[in-house]
Amino acid sequence: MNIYELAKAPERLTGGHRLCAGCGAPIAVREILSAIKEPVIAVNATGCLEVSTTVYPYSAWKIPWIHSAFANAAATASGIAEAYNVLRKKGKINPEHSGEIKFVVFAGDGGTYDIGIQSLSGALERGHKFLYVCYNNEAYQNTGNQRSSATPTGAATTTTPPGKISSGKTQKRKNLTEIVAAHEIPYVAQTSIHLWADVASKAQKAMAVDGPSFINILSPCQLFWNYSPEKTIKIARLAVETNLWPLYEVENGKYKINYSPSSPLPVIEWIKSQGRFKHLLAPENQAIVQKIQEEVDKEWQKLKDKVEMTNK
Ligand SMILES: Cc1ncc(C[n+]2csc(CCOP(=O)(O)OP(=O)(O)O)c2C)c(N)n1
Repeated sequence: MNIYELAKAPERLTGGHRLCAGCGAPIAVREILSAIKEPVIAVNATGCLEVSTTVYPYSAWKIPWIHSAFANAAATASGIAEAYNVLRKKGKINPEHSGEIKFVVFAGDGGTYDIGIQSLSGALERGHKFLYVCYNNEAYQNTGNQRSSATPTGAATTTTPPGKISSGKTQKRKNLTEIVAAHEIPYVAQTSIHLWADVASKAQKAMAVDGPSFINILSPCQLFWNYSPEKTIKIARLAVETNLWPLYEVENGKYKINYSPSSPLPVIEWIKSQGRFKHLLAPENQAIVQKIQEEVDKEWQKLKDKVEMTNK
């Protein structure tokens, strides 16, 4: 798919919503939905995206859309996908007329990594045919920036405030993409909003499989990552250029890295770019930065090993 084709696709999430200028989430949604040719029904868990695109009595969605509670977005999608199968079997929906309808969940990292993980895991194991997209802004942003299990080490949030006692979040972030991959579903991918072609190709691959698929898309939050709104795309790129957010996919168990920086930037470049890490620049926190770098290098190596192992 080329960018001209993508630009011509009908807008399924219009402007005029209330998300912040520079928010990564609507970019993620538009990139994914414009790459899907078929009719789509979206399920949206509670979070910034849901709250800001559906301020009563308005909606920015030009496709059928359902709000779901935090805990059950994947269960809602499972139900819709199976209802569709039943209606097809009964001859009440004819895909030759309507086109095959696709189902996509959009949920934040709080709704995916933490509160919705049981429903996600259940739906993946049952094998319903839908795409689950986690727009990952690395914290509970809609409620004012509380840490989630996707929040990276060292980040300041309201529940991991840096100060005398701590230097931001002490724990590692959870590797949800790998947890999903362990369900051995047909398609799992990590992507980032700055590379529309990567996002579009992954959305299309996810649509083509006969079963569940999952995309974890890094969606920077200018407000609480604390950088100016025009830098969103640069910040997303920096996560990939530092190897903090590798772009990869797992297709029927085979790992593939979609982009390898020829000389990865040191993580300090990422840390320097956002106010949420400001305290890490203090000399007494150098060891934390060093630890983050070591962790990134270790994870990157692990990923390369998986590519080798699964493609033998
Ligand atoms: C079960 C439950 N717990 C807490 C809340 C309050 N709440 C609403 S939105 C939100 C944050 C959502 O975070 P995330 O899923 O990461 O999406 P984001 O807002 O960052 O886009 C929270 C905690 C809720 N609605 N339901």
